[in-house]
Amino acid sequence: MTIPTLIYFAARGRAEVIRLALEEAGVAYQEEHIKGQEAFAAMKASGRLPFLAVPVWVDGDFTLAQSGAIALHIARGHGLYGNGPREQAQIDQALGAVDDVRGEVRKLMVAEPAKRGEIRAELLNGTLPRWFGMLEKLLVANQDGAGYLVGNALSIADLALWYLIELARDNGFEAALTPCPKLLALFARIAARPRIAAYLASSRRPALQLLPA
Ligand SMILES: N[C@@H](CCC(=O)N[C@@H](CS)C(=O)NCC(=O)O)C(=O)O
Repeated sequence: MTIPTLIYFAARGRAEVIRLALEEAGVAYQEEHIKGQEAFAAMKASGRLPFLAVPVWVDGDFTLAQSGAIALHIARGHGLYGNGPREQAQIDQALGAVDDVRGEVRKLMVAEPAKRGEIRAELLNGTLPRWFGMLEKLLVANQDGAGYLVGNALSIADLALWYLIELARDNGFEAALTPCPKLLALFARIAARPRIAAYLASSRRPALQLLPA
């Protein structure tokens, strides 16, 4: 049996939630890292990327593109996608919210350098506190925030939220999280899960790449 392959760069980016799910689930997988523009062009020309973009998941004769679809595929197969249609809808809801916040943060990556200070200030003082406040409220609504975002078990939504919180923390936005003790506690609980902790400490984890300052 061949080990499934995650095709991406040696970067966290859009592959990281997938990696966190694979690691938490204990799935054996390998990575194929695209190194440089020439290799990326060759990969596109190879026909292995359905939408000429990565990440792509290859499991034998099964190829799947779109990071969200891959993450959900792994989650469904390994008990990280809730219990029943309502929990799954709530997980989708939380994933949508995390995606909205990521979209806001991504503005920094495409902005002209002169605009970055303004965008950072808006993220730090407006957008992120507002979003983290709403996510804290969502978490508290389930078991007073002592467990997970949805239901009784860790889900792909918690992992996506974990990665978002890490991104905020590592890029100078930690103050936006100060009023959110339950989110911070969830972040710590997830980081301490044995398989996640092992992954975070391993050389499998791509290095942090900071957002533009
Ligand atoms: N919606 C897609 C977007 C994928 C995407 O745009 N990936 C980037 C890398 S992070 C890419 O491969 N872009 C194509 C290019 O740069 O030519 C997903 O979530 O997987």
